[in-house]
Amino acid sequence: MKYFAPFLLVLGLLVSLPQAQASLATSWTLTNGSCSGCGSYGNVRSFGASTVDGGDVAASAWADTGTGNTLETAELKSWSGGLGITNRSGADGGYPNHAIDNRDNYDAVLFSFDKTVSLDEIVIGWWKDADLSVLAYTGSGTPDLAGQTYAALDDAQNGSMGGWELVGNYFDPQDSSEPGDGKLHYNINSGGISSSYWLVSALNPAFNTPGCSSRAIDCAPGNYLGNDYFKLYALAGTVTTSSGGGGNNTVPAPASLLLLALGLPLLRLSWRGIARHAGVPA
Ligand SMILES: [Ca+2]
Ligand SMILES: [Ca+2]
Ligand SMILES: [Ca+2]
Ligand SMILES: [Ca+2]
Repeated sequence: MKYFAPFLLVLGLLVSLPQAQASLATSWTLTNGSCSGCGSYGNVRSFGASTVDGGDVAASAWADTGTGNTLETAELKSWSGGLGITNRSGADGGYPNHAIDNRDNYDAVLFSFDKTVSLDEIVIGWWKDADLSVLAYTGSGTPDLAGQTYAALDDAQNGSMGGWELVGNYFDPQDSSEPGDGKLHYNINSGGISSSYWLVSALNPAFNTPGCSSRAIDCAPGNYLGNDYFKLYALAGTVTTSSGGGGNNTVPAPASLLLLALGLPLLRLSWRGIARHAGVPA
């Protein structure tokens, strides 16, 4: 029996290894943050997480106000109900276009997290109508929205060139709840997509699933468009945190290898013991 002790020791070490990645439920309230470049297009607002180690998120505003409906930066404004967008078209600053809207142009917020996040909830703090589209970046590197069209972002539309994936189109009140706090809550991302980059747009037909003919398969029907005005109050989801490694998603391989290296001599010793016991060469 004593020969099995080293085996048990090694097994114990392996079982007690910290998980390469751990998950942490976190939320980000989007009403009090810091702002860089405020008062101009292309400003960035940053927000901390509700939990230690939840990481920060930076938000910027975009709209298809460029030539040929290409994307340009807009101004991301902070209101008591949450984030709104004033884009470069002259009429977008007044009520209710000061919100994130799809009247005349399509407004969208780009969220850049410093961790990998699987968002599962979007909270709207102010709205008239609040149908919305959500995408996550699953391409390589860092997404660059400037000069692109919305349709070019979506892999389903252009043969996997844009790097973005439709998470879903969501409709109030069908896909949202209002649990008595005066806010709309959407449960999103039933597919469990993870990314550091998320795009939340006023409902946008550029992101329809090809061939869609009804809401049930992520279609944005024409009569749902042009009347959506909302402010983003909070996001919630699960953060993938790394332990023992360097950056995001880093598997602590050196630690694992070290423990394995420690364990191998023990295994060898143990095999010698068994071999001796059984009278065979080790
Ligand atoms: Ca707007
Ligand atoms: Ca507008
Ligand atoms: Ca609606
Ligand atoms: Ca609508």
